[in-house]
Amino acid sequence: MKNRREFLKLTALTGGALLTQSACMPGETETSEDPGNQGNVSTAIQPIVISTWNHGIEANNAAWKVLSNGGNALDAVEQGVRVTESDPTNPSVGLGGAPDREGKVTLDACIMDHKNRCGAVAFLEHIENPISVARKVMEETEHVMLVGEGAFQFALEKGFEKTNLLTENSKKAWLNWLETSKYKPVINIENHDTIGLLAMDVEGNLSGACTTSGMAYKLRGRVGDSPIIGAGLFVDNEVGAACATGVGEAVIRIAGSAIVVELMRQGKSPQEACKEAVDRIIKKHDNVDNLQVGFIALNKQGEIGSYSVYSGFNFALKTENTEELTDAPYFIKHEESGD
Ligand code: SD4
Repeated sequence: MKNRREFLKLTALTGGALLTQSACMPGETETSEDPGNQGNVSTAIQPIVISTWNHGIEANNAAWKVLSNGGNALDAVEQGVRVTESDPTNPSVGLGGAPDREGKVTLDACIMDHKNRCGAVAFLEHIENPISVARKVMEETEHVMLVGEGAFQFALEKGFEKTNLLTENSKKAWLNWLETSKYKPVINIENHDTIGLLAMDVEGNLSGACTTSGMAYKLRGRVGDSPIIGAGLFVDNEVGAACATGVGEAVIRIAGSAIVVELMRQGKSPQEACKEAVDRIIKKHDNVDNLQVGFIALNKQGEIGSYSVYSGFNFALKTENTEELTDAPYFIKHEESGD
């Protein structure tokens, strides 16, 4: 649609206006109708990356390398979260992730692009970068999700290497847990470091990725929201994208990320949509003790939003002019949880 114009307002809803600019629809060059603006004005969509938690900073930087070179959002989200997956010090994602209660590291991941194509792996062992296996499922099979041994065999066939994901540190922590066996989820510290990353590229296309080792010391075979399209992640290129972190069971119960996107479709801002999804989780649970869930969202206008049940959830944002970590707005102050 030539000559269609809109103002892209990139607003960090928790941090004020980031930048405001006139922009065309993806790929368009337009003639300005603004009398103060003479002649043809060539404008471009500003790429943007948003991701969950502190480790999002490094992941965003890797994603930004792709976007700033004109790369697409799908490559950006994959490259971004691979950094977190390969970081042995992160106890919730990929290498070094906390094992299940039998001492086995099992990984969940999914990826979705601007054409609603998606791929996922769940209960996958011995592979450092499950997000790339998920992408292969998306691009090289007729399926959306592979799990367990089948996912592992598929990964080997595609040339991924078998890797020991249980680091000395995570093994020690697990052995300690076995001895004390007093495990319960701890808000914002344990179980809550999944990376979900959303990106918009110069074409204005959206993609997302989500990857985790899931809940520490989970029952063997347990799969959370992170690899489930519509729960841990959802992208609709007409509307926006969202992803979740926290207690996956609660996110699945409300089809969290899909709901956030649908609320944006109905006209809610990304922040309003994230808040309403959190409100719904709170309403549907009799007891939200230790039930942390956080959402982040990005719409087609480049606006972002976030919201969490408890304080302490943060997200990383990267644009051409910004690199920042922001505390998400929340429903309950953490101290009040009685922890
Ligand atoms: C899960 N949602 O497996 C994941 C855990 C998580 O931040 O998000 N941690 O339930």
